Amino acid sequence: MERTFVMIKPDGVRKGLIGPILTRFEQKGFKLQEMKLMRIERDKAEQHYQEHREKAFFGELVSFLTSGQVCAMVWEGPNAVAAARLLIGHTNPANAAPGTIRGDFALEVAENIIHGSDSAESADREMELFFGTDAKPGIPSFDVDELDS
Ligand code: DAT
Ligand code: MG
Repeated sequence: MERTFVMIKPDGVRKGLIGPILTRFEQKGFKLQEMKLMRIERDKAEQHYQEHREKAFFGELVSFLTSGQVCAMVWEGPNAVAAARLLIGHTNPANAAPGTIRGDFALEVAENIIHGSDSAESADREMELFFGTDAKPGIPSFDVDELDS
């Protein structure tokens, strides 16, 4: 089993696509491990997209990511990283096949609805950035002792 980090970007949240996107991942057979609706600070957005720091579109990308709520998720399944990228579709929605999330819900590269990790190493780094130790398998997200008090 593998885990991957997926994030619905502010345009996806604004368009009301959390439900349809969750449905696609669930129908495909992925198991949802973590999910958090949140606003992210500029610093976290810059860290998330650190490999694009030198690109001309970096400033625009970070501004866009911090422009509204995002829905951060961890999904598990066999070959989850590659399988999620297939479901998501090509980076540029103009080249994304119909049936993929970007192919069906987006038109422009700057607002392409959703992020998915591009490798197992990126997935580990991104899960740590967004969920910290919560995303590590086998660590419960609450303390069972709290239920008694
Ligand atoms: P992906 O999100 O498919 O992994 P990426 O890592 O190459 O694609 O780029 C990260 C994001 O940056 C992408 O989802 C949208 C934005 N982006 C990429 N190329 C762009 C461009 N030429 N102009 C504007 N935004 C771009
Ligand atoms: Mg990428």
